[in-house]
Amino acid sequence: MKLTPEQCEFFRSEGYLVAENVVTAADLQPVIDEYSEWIDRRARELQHQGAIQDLCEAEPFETRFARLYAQSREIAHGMDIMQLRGRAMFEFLRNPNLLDAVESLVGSEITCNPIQHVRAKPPSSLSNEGYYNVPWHQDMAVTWEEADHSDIITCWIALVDAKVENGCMEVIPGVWKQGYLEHHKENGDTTIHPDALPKEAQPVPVPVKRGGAVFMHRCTPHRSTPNFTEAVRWSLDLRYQPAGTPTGRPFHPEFIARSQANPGRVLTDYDEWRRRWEEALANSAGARWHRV
Ligand SMILES: O=C(O)CCC(=O)C(=O)O
Repeated sequence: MKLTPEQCEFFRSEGYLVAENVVTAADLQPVIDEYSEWIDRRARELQHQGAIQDLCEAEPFETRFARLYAQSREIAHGMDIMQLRGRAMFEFLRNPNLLDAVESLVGSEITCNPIQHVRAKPPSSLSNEGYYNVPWHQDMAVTWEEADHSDIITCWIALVDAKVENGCMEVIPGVWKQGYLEHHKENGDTTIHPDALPKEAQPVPVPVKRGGAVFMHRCTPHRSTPNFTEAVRWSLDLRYQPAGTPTGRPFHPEFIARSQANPGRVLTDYDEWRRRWEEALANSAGARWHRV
């Protein structure tokens, strides 16, 4: 879905944009199926090891992960994009509807940044760990300084309806104009230093329905809040930028996702993407991911 000039203008002024219906249910289904199948396999492995008793086979995508997580947190191990490296996910990274929206913000030569995550945020009664309840930060803080001038756009995509109750994102509008704010580590998480957190601007929650997206500037402070429901808040956070600009994670593989000037440069080879991640992970053990 191409963004309207008004949407682009809002993004440029506020540093974020909530856009509904960026991708269709049909676009998301292969990713949901891939994750459902993976969770089923992982649950069986853990059952075999005696870590879980009930496979919860009758539970739908929205709740099964939570029921399994309640039995063993190990169910979440290995499911992030770089670890699972699924074919459906690789295809989704070049989803034409998503890239049409991204193109409206960064132009037609688009690199897929390797900072990309799937998040299955469990009910807060089960976990409040930092990966699921990310404290205030700017995404610039999770890149190396080499990417300070790269126009990296975060695309936060809802795989289920994201609401205040289940822990949607919150953003602080307009603050991107202040540039990078000092970050530090708190309980292992990268977060804006309390003295640097803008006091004058009010945070706003950004609920969005399944298939919609929250686009964020790299200097937009954002956080995610606890999930007070019994279901899982599933989302993807992907990042795109103009081709040829540094990604801030030079040790992880980027690729060209769209190119009008030279379509032959687009990576469409799933095995090659998978291979690049395997190689990068093997060669970058111990690398510093965040700048703080
Ligand atoms: O999805 C979340 O809960 C956190 C996502 C986030 O912080 C990000 O996309 O940078």
